[in-house]
Amino acid sequence: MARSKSTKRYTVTSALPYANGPKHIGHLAGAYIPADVYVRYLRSNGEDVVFVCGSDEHGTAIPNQALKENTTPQAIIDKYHALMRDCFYKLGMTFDVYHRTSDPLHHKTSQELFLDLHKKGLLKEEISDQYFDDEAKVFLADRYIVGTCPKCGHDNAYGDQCEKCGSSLSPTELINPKSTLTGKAPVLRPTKHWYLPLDHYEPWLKEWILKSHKDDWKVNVYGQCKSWIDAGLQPRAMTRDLDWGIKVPLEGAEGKVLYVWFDAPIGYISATRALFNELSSNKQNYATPQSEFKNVKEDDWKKYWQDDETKLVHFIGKDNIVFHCIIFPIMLHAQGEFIMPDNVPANEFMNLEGDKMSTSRGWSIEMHEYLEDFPDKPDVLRYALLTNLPEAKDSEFTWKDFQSKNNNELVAILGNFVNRAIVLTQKYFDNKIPARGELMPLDKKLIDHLSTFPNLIGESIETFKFREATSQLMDVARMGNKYFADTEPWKVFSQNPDRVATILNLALQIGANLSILMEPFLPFSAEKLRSILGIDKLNWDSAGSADILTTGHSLGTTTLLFEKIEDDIVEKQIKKLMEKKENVSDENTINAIKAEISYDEFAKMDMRTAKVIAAERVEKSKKLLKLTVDTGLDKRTVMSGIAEHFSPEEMIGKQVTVLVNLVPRKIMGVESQGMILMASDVNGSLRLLQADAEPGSAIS
Ligand code: B3M
Ligand code: ZN
Repeated sequence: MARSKSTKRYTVTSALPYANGPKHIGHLAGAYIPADVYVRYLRSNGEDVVFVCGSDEHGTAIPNQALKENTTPQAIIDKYHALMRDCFYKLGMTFDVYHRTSDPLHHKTSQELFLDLHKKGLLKEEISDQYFDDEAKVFLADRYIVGTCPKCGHDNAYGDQCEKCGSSLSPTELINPKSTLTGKAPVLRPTKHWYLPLDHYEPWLKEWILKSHKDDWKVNVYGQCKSWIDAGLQPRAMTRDLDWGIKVPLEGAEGKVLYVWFDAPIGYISATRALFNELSSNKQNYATPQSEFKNVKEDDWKKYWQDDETKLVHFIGKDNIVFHCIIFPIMLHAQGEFIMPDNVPANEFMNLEGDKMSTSRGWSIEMHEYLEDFPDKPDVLRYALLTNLPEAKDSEFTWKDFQSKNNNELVAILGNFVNRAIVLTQKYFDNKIPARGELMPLDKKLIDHLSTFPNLIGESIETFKFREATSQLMDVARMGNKYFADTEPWKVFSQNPDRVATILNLALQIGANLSILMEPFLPFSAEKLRSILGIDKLNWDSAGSADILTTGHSLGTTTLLFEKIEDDIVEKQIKKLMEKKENVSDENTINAIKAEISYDEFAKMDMRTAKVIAAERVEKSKKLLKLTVDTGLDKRTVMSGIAEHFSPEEMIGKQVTVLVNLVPRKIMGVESQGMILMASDVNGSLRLLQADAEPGSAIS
């Protein structure tokens, strides 16, 4: 097993979600559900584990969201911190602490670490030119500058990253940079910042990651780290010009805050500190009710962060790899007292119904939306996500698959097996565990097989293969169903009730095993199953045995573990998703205002109202219509890329606006003598610009 004897305790973290909006099920699949499975499993093995999470409440995303919602940053973080925390709780996440980075303790922890690095002379102070928006009067965060990617030519790359080709960029590399706040070209202005010289730590990183973790880190994680290191690391500013965040605790640093990626990962440490602070003083605020820590001291957090016998594991999404594998470890290594992550099992992304999941584009299922519609089905979502985790590559969630996972697996395999065992026991043995008689070879094989599952599933969990682990769990129920199919107790009872007693005893033992093995994956259903069987929660090492339930033990209360989900339910969800997308007006897809032009430049354009007098499709083109327009001055041909929005019939007789002095251009062999002007909304639908004027009227 991968769990080693030298591990005394575990610190498990889930990425701190930004409190700038609700979080969707793709996030859950990335950094939360796998972490929870891992932690529940470790706890079931009696391991000492602290599971920490909390809201990330700094960075430009927060004030930006406040602007959008016309409120204050504080109101934003209060609202989304509470929303995320409650959703996580309802989905069964067993964090010991759900903290927040606005907590003064976190400000203190972050400032201490910064000052420590500063005192040790490990931060370089440097004045450099950074982009400043002259109109908005602010320095621009990387995300607020867009321009053309120097690597791939994509014209909407961000100042820190091109989402098309994935290159990480610095804002000054962008071609034609523009501020997304005002659409203006930003200007460079000198400003002082404190840099962490990542390049100094390259030799250490090569040793630590490239040598030591080549085989135990996931290929995607190792690969990203390697390409960062191979490309050569640059010093990175750990401070920003911003008025929202943690103040830089130095003289001459007014108006500057810590870089959000400096403070956010420290949030894991602050959260652990907060937990032990609270538990040792009997004040429960961020410590969650499910935390099982007892009799702790305030300083106990140190054991979880500074002791070599602690295994630190960060669960994150792939966009956070560099911060968790390179920058944060360098910060801690430089400081000198902290342990390094043992593993960072980052996941890829989960798409939704054929498209990238995105809250801002309305193409998402938010945690709270799911919970509103399926309040009693947290496990179904857990299962649908677990069987579909983007562990090695991007995956996809569809409502049809969700339905099928529920109906064909949870109901038809797991629920059905348990139900048959229970119903038959009620019918034949008065709801009590019947005694086993002589075992047949088939029964012995079953007992052997059963004994292999705890290790098998455990090994998958310990090596972060949660999809595989989930499918192995289901194999336990499959084995049970096969046993019923092979033995057919309902046919045997009239001739041989003793044989049926043996069969049902074994089937119920499988049920008891399931209640243990299910717990990390399907905790709510595991609890239900325990109450059906009338047993208490048992540890992982009790599983694998065919002697969990004692003969004569009475079963508990009968309920169904899972219920079928009908077609109309998922159809409604698909419809809801489509409607949400239509209704979202998304500022992110509205292009930033273009750079200013002079009146003279504008006056060069000759735009006229015109009437469409003929329209036809263009052979071999899905997009083009060939239009003949009467401009009042002449009749001319214009090729227009509107065929997916308008039919030729619809266009005939329409009043349109035409740019008539555009250089003629051959399109599909036809000379186009102008351009029809259109309004394109955020969803990409086109509308004609129709003026209430005679054809030929000039527009100015
Ligand atoms: N808030 C980014 C994210 O949610 C960031 C994670 C911080 S983890 C220390 O993707
Ligand atoms: Zn690019």
